[in-house]
Amino acid sequence: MRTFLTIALTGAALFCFAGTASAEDAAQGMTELKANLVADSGKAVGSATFRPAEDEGALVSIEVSGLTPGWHGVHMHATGDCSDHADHFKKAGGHMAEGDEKHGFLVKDGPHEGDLPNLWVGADGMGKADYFSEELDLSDLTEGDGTALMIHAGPDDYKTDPAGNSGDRVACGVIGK
Ligand SMILES: [Cu+2]
Repeated sequence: MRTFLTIALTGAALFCFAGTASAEDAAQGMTELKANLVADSGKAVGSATFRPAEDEGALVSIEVSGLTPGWHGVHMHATGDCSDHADHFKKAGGHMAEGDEKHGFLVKDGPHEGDLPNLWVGADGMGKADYFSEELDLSDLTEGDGTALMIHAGPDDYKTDPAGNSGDRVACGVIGK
């Protein structure tokens, strides 16, 4: 009887420990972030979610509709302000970068922390993509002025500074909780 009681108590203690560990993860800001995307017309065109990896990096998932078919550059820009849609989202600033990095996956000293691969939009105007970035730390996205997810009119060539020659900014979403 005494042996059985000891085992039961040990089981309870292990359960409590597991509960504490997951509460700590939540306290470290390991929560999902979201961006609701607005087109340069002012219309809602989809969303993006940002999920933290257990160790380093984050998974970014995008779903859009009503965009021009073809490839589109996708980046995180340095300021979380998408209020000037008629002015092609100038307020969102340049790309999110940690230091003197250059734009693009294919250049020396690249990429910017905010660089992501191009998004394919089909003939129906719909696009979906999942990206994993080891460079990305979700806690950087909501710091200070925040960050914006930006979709450009054309494809990113992954080498031309500062935005891969990807043309106008056509959809923007402030990244937040
Ligand atoms: Cu950009």
